[in-house]
Amino acid sequence: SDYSLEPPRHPSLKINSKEPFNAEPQRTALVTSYITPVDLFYKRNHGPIPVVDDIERFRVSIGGLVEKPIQLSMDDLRKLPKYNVTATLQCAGNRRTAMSKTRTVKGVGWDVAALGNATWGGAKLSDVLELVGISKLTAVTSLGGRHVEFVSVDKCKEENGGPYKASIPLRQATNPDADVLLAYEMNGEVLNRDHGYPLRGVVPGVIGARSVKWLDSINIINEECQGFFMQKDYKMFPPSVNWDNINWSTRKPQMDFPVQCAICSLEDVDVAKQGKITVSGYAVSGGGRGIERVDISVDGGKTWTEALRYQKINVPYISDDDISSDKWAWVLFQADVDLPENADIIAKAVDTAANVQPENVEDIWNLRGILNTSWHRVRVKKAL
Ligand code: MTE
Ligand code: MO
Repeated sequence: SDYSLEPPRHPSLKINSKEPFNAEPQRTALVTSYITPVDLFYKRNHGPIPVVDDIERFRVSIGGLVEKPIQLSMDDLRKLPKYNVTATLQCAGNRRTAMSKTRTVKGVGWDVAALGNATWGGAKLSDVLELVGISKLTAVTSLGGRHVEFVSVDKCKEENGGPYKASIPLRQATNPDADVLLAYEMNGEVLNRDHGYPLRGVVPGVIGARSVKWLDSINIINEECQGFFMQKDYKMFPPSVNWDNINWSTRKPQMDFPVQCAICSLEDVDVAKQGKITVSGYAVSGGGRGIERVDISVDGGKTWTEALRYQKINVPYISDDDISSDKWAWVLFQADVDLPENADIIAKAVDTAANVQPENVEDIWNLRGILNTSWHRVRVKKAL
């Protein structure tokens, strides 16, 4: 593998692994803007960043179980209607380090910032699939296609030197309301190399692993993608499963993200003066569910107050009419609390389906350390 052609990165990123490059912003920086700036957006890679230098000759091929496979240039894609979708992308491994404290898990360590909220610009996959004769809202094609596989150009050791890949159900790919994009822009700029230049999939509401970067081809297939990251990784196992008794085929690949939130204005253990402080952070759910409520406790969960939620920085809102859309995007939250001495501050979110985060990480511990969505706790000690 060649790591000599990596792009430059922001010096404030916390590097969790250098090769492949895995890094997240500082907690406090993450919630200073509703739209995460590209250079502060977490970067999650499984190999070196590919170099695509001849953009004129770049083509993404659409094939597999289709009558007439096609190849699309960037110009072809730009000619399709362009959509801007604001969506939070979150790695399934977000908050893994905290899960490791219960029992060791396998995987890159992450604090609470392995996610970001961006405005992705590109063509809708449902429009692109029409070009190969698959109409909107198709669940199965006449040739038996039921899944759409995204194959990248980056090679990774987990795939035995093969490309990173993943799939989503055709039903979701052909549903315009699912907002699955072939994105060529991030926050109004050309997608950069770290985030998938020139073209990536963006699958809103689903764990980051399915939003394949550096797309090379898109295949219509009859069963879900058999790649490593679909079949031997990113599956949720119960706490009783360990590396000796694991049977990967018993579980489905994880798709939608559950409800999540984290406090970002304080570190896990922090010091603060007694009295009023502002606790802030993010809350987001998967599958197109918005956030209904964020609860804050400063007494270890005995009593709770509701935080303000907002999408525009410094404009906290109470009325649900003010929210632009939290279907795919996070909300930030803020609560002014009276801090007792040595407080245990907790945040937990409730989504629009009334799903609540689990209380304890022990109950959702899993050997790959994914989906740590347990109540987020920070301990605040008295400032001297
Ligand atoms: N796509 C390719 N080709 N290679 C990768 O390593 N990582 C996936 C996904 N798509 C990955 C990929 C994972 S696990 C996540 S969480 C997101 O990309 C991260 O996207 P980002 O680096 O743009 O934040
Ligand atoms: Mo991920």
